[in-house]
Amino acid sequence: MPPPRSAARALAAAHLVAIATACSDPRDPGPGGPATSSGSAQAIADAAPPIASASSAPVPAATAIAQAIADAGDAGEAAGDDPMARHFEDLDAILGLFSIKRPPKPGANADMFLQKTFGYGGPWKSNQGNRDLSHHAVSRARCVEGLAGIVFQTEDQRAACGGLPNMVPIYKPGKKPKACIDVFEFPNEPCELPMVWIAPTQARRVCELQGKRLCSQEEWTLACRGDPDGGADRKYAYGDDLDLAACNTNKSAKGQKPGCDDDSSKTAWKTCQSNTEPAGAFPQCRSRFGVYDQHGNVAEIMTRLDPDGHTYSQLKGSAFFYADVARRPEERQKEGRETYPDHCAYDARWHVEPIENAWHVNYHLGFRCCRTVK
Ligand SMILES: [Ca+2]
Repeated sequence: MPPPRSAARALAAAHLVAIATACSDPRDPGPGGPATSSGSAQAIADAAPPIASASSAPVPAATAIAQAIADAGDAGEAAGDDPMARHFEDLDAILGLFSIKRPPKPGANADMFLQKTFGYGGPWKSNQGNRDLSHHAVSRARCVEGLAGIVFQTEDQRAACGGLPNMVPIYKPGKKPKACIDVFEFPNEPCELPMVWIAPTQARRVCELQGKRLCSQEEWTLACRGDPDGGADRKYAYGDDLDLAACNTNKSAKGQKPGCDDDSSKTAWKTCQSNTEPAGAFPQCRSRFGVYDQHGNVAEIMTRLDPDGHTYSQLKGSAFFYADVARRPEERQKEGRETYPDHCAYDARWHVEPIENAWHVNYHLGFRCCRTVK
């Protein structure tokens, strides 16, 4: 995720979708990443259902949640072990990755919004990236295997988070939690590929339709560096030393052919690979609060409240190609190379736009939702 070059954008009047200049990084991942399966994609109809959903289903015990993961793993194996199998082009399959609060608020026009916001075929719809270009190395089954035995959310945590699954409360030492945060990048499902090509204004509304909101950058930072047991802050979610192998940050774009052309969102869609991995595919990439993939995979849309009283879009975390632009916090910027640190508290200043009119989209940019503890 580089500093911005331009952010021209346009709105299709009849459609609340972004057709934004991509401002993408041309150093997107290339063949340096792990090999992709050569197996054919599974039919969407054969794909396993989401492991969990934000429905009003009975609250499962932590062990039941773990069992659900195990069951999903079995389903994944049955559907084949193809890392591309859960990269969807079908709108219903994409919408099937998450649920919204039913009934939505009166006047929310939720279904029309979702139909127009998500889909496949170009950068004006939110999806998992251009499937023809993207490479994923970890299958859902392998991801599930890596997370075996991990409890994403205890019953107490679920109760504190309004009964919503895959959220954990976050708090400063000695303080009560003020917010819960999604354990995974949106759609907040373990071992599903994250969504990209969504604008902050749209992401905010999607969170709201789930009974949540976008996280603030302070909440994201706390979830990343904080310790629920009151220990000292860490630089990174996984520790104090930069480790490009701990998260999906090590997919260099060097040598990639054809290269990523990010002059516009259209060219970025046609040339840039969304080389994400399923959420949680890197078990080490977990903060002490239990939040995955804050470094790498997709950069994440947050909000920031500035002294002027306005709320702006704020991007947090790096993406899968971070290896090409990585530096440690104590290192000085090297001349001629756009490098930047990726520690929890890093305050990126690109694409800071008023949240109600923030339309920047990108092939490596997703989001994560939070919820105020009531
Ligand atoms: Ca991330």
